Amino acid sequence: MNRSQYQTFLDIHPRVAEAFRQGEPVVALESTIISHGMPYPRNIEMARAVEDLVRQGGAVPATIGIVGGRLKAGLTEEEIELLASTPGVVKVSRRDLPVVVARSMHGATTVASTMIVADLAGIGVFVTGGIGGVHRGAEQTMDISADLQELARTSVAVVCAGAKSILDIGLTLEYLETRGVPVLGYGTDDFPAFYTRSSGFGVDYRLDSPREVAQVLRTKRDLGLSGGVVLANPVPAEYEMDPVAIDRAIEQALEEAREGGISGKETTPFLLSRVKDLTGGASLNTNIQLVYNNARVGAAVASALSREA
Ligand code: PSU
Ligand code: MN
Repeated sequence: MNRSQYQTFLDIHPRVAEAFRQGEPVVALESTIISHGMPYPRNIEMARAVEDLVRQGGAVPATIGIVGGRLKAGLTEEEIELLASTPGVVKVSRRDLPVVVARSMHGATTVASTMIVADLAGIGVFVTGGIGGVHRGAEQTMDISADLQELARTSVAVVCAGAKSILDIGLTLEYLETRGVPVLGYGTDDFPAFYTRSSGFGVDYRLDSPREVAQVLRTKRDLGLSGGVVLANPVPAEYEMDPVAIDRAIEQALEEAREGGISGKETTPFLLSRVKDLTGGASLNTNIQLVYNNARVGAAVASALSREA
């Protein structure tokens, strides 16, 4: 199947289509973070605010999801509300796509499936909170997020605040290295740990401006190197969490997941929700702020790319 055949499953929001015609920058946003990553109604506030920040940064937001089996590059406000508030919306990664589309279901897209739809639509920059990765204990469980394989194959730059230490960050970085995915620090030499600015691991390269990032992305494309890029942007210092407190909450959430027999696609949403409760809601505030910070950087990178295209 070629690209245009796939596109019969895709609806591009009129504002996004206009941006393509005008050569305006477009930034993709994911929807699992809305449906499964944050509780209602904070999730919908976040989804609206992050779109506004992308607009303020001079780019056009395209929140990606699946409505009635249609792949949407740019959800309407009503569609965002639908995915944010409907219990039982499917968390859709690569393997779920054919069934959810064939059955005309609603679905929220993860990093992996958002990359697939963004690429189909022709959007090269995608803003999220954190990527999935190699889970702790993966030597036994084999729990490795499909996000990592997608980064290896699909040519979209993912702006994130690193990876949470609910994951094995060292193994996640090893996996990305093996699959040839550049891990770039935005204004930092340290790979950020989502809730905190540093994980104790380094990034491959540090880039200090949207222009530098755009240069690397363009060069990668011109070299014919397919696959994604991780642009790791640390949470602003004023919203960073205390590393000891967040580690304690994560350890307890992991223990509860083990005791409760939580596995598969339930694991990440379960851990996020427990960490939020165990920190008295503090982790949710940090999560929201780091997404906003990523939106600012993503809009600036997309703008730099479109200027020098
Ligand atoms: N990290 C977050 N919030 C999220 C996710 C990750 O802080 O909502 C979501 C993203 O959609 C990511 C997915 O792609 O979890 C990874 O899930 P899994 O580990 O099951 O692949
Ligand atoms: Mn998994």
